[in-house]
Amino acid sequence: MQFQYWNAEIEKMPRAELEALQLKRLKKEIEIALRAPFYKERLSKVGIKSSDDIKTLADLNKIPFTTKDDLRDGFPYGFLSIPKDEVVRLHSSSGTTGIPTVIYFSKEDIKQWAGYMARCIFATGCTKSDVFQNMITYGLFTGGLGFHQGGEEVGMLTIPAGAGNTARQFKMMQDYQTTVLHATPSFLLHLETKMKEAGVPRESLFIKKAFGGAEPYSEDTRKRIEALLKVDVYNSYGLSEMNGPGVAFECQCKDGLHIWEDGYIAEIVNPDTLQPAKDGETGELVLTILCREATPILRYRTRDLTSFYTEPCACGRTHRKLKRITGRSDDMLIINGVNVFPSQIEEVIMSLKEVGNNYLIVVEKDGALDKLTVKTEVNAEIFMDDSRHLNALKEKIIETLQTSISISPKVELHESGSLPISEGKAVRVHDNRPKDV
Ligand code: DLL
Repeated sequence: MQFQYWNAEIEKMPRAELEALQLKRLKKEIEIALRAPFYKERLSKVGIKSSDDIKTLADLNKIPFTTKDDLRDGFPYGFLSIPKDEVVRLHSSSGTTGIPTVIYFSKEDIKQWAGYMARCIFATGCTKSDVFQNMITYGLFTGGLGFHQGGEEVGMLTIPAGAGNTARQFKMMQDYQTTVLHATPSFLLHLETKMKEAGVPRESLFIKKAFGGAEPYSEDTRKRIEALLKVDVYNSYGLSEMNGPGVAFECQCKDGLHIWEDGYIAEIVNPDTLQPAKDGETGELVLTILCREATPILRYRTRDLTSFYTEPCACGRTHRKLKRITGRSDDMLIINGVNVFPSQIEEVIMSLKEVGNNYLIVVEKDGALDKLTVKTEVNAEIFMDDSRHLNALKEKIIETLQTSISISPKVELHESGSLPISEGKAVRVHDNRPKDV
């Protein structure tokens, strides 16, 4: 395979040099943080008064973790470390579930972010000859503008298509001969269903690659999208607190996501003890941003569960790779005492070829007990078929879930395209249990 690098010097930098660069940038970021009201107080409490108090990367340990609640407590300007008139943009969470978390950017921050995004996109083999249709929400959500800037930086013709409206998306793909797509994995799956419905022949499209991220998905889901749309799918990871997308991305090897260690210090900790996880062990990802001057964030608890690859990557990049995110330490469902991650259910159902492209997990109270229902679409041919086949499929799903996660849910089979689909991130879990029980 022919690999290409956006910034070969950085991407293939020997580990010792990379760590020296991290330390230099960490010290600079500490100076920046000491200008933000929140960190001025937080760091002085642990005796960090200047970057001189950080002598090695191991000194990162002296810094307390930052949480989402801290960011909310600091709303609106507690984390701002430059004068307001040097801020050129903000992105924030929607705030529908409480106080939003907001991140400010200087002109230089935007430039840095675009550079990391370009690095990600280029690592998948895209070039300036590609036509890039960005089918994700623009606005306060970072997915739209983040990828948009990256696409332009690479020099691709970048179409700000936004999310939803599949008919228009297909028309644009045909009119502009789109070669690269970006969407949530659930939207990419939905696209195939709609393509069939709309009678759009695959041969009328030029698509070769798709970036899928912003929500967890299994390896089987990736394979399914690849087979249905006949494209290579690359996993893309990021979070608004760390700019947005562009934190970690798969290269052409499509086996794990390189985290750009010149821009982020990544730690993986045991979510209960908060002690470092052993090499290769799964734990919660903790990130420190090294490349932002307006909103420093140190040792942020992402809640995302993953592990580091221990083997080097064939592409020659020295930046470590993360395994696919399997879920969040806080999206775990406890069903009658059994811990279940929605991603485990997805893994089971997406591995069955009879199952369609959309599903929903519903949890309710049934008296004192929890009741789990898995609603899943099935392929049209099976749905029309003899009811014995449908019953056999139901049994198969129940049995497989029982074997893999020790839970026997109620299973409902629905016609292809009939379960709700959201424009942004998929909402797969409806937990209808009373909150205070
Ligand atoms: O979702 C940023 C983004 C946009 C990433 C577009 C990739 C593509 P937030 O809305 O702040 O930011 O949500 C961040 O989404 O902590 C994860 O729990 C989840 N997430 C993001 N990417 C992945 C992925 C954007 N590839 C939260 N796999 C993160 C699993 C993901 N989960």
